[in-house]
Amino acid sequence: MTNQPRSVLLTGAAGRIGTSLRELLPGYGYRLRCFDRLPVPGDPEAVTADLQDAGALAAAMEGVDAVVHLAGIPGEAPFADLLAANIDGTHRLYEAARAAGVRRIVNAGSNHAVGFTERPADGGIVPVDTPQRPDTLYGLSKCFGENLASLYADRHGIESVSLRIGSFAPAPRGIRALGTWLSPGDCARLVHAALTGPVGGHVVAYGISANTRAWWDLSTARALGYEPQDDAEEYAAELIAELGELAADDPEHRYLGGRFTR
Ligand code: 15L
Repeated sequence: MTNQPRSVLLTGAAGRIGTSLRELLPGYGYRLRCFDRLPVPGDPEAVTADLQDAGALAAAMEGVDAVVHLAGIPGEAPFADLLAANIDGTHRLYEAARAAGVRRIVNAGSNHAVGFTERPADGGIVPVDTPQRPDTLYGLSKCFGENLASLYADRHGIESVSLRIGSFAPAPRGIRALGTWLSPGDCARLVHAALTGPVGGHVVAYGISANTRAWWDLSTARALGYEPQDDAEEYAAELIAELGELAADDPEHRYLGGRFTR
């Protein structure tokens, strides 16, 4: 592939997904520049700074071809904290990318941007154009990220993929995750596809593995070139024996956002 970005800024590099991508993305040929509020273990060249540090962010952005933006608070929190980290922080990230001439951003969103959407009664797949319906202030901050990405695509021509990530973990950790799991290997495949696939604006894609009980339509992710290889079904018998199936009216089963709607 000739148009693959080589040098990629990875924000939130010390976090759960960041740690996994630091291990796996170099195998796809990327050179990573890591950025995090916390020191990144084993990477003395990582930038330890907050997104509010405009100088550090501008310097980190210099010479990179693309950004994978994972930094932020990954769950419900006081609004002031989400405002600073997820809303203002993502705006600062996009502004710095625009100023540096970066053309592609992979924006880590979340299924909680649509978390109050009820699942179809027949348990079928939810389409990719599900309108935003946040389940928390956290989900609302992820809606902002999607809309910001859309604005910067239309106004500034920055291509973005907003990933509505499901449940990232080495293995599914509950019954809901049989539908929402994203394995580390598939996460790296998805981010690689989002960095290289045809975008031409702003694309929203769900981020899950090839789960037999998948909750979301992966068509936009597949159009980017994503070919998931893992399936939570492998863990189903054991999880169901241990935890039992979810009742139809259990929020974990009924709403896309599961317990975040409680
Ligand atoms: C998320 O957005 C969270 O960051 C993660 O901790 C999980 O709760 C995940 O969603 C999920 O929905 O399983």
